[in-house]
Amino acid sequence: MTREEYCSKIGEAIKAIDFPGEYLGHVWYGSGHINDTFLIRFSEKEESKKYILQRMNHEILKQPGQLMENICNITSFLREKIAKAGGDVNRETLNVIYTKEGAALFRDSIGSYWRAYQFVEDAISYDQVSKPEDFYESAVAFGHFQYMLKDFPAGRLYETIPDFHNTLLRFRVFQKAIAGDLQGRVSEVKEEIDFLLRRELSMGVCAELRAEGKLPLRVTHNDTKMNNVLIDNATGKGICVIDLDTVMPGLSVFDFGDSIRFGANTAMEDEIDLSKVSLDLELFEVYTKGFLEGCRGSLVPGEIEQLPAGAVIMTLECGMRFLTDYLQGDHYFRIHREKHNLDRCRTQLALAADMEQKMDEMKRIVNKYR
Ligand code: ADP
Ligand code: GN1
Ligand code: MG
Repeated sequence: MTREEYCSKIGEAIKAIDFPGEYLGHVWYGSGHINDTFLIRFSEKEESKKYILQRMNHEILKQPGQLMENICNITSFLREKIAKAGGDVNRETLNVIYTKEGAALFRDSIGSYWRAYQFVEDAISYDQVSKPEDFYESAVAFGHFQYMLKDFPAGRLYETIPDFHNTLLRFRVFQKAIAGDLQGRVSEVKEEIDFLLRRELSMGVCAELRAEGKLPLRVTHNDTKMNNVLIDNATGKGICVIDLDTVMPGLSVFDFGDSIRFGANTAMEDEIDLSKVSLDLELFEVYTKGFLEGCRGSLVPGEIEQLPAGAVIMTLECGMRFLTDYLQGDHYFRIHREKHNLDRCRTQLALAADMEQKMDEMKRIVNKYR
């Protein structure tokens, strides 16, 4: 089914969800690779009010019910903390809009799952860093998010995508994709394959430290792209961490690393001109400072030490995931052009190579803020 076909029953979702007021219209929204997001408008007391309506990708998020239970639990836990700190619970976390029957999600007549959130007004999410201040604010927000969840009972969380950042397992899946060569694309990407195969050992470093008890398991976000933080238009502060589908037990260094992978790259994730790709050390520094401030001293020395490794591993892992998807026929990440996933893979590998060159500088910067 195409994306349009999957979303064809949006009218059923609009009717089923308990949006107050009168429906005015909806448009496609956002630039995520997984879910289908819509901005939807209702009129209420002569005012136009916005909401976010999403069709969840249930081929990837296989247990939408469990996932929404996670999100309801997390957001109500956060709401309590935000209220205690005197914050605005309507803007500083996601707020689910329930169906008229009181459920957090709706299943339409063709089996697609929908959910809705209050729209956080007067805030914006960025797909690329244009001001270092915004990147800094996203770092504080992600660090603080993890800090707030440090006493969340992790046992109450379902693992929404099992082994999400199990890089070595992803390596095995990658090897299988090469062996299967379903699309006959292997011969075209030998260089990229070799680059990744040579790095098996470095991909497992943090998992090994975790197994030895040197890195603690925490409740982490696991998808810390800069566009998953809303920045307040008036204050410039990172006010709300969104996209909570992958909040699960994980490693803090991977939350840090995934943000660096996305935001401290001098090029976009799908840039074709690889000469534009590099790690911006100033942005790396800005993010390190903000993230550690947001974590408020909650990271142990072993975690701080592994932040640069976390950045390299997340970049390699993401490059490997894009390439695996390319080899298997582009079923996971939404593509907008031919070879899109290959282009994305190439930026990640170029970025990882640059990070390897800059490892000493990254370590020096991290030491400055520990
Ligand atoms: P995806 O998983 O596809 O990345 P997201 O949940 O991140 O989906 O939503 C896509 C985009 O929609 C975000 O980057 C953000 O711009 C916008 N968005 C999502 N939720 C809200 C919200 N509650 N208020 C305002 N904007 C939102
Ligand atoms: C996906 O949904 P989105 O676009 O925020 C992916 C991340 C990848 C990212 C790469 C659930 O994130 O893991 O790092 O694309 N999310 C999922 O851009 O797989
Ligand atoms: Mg997102």
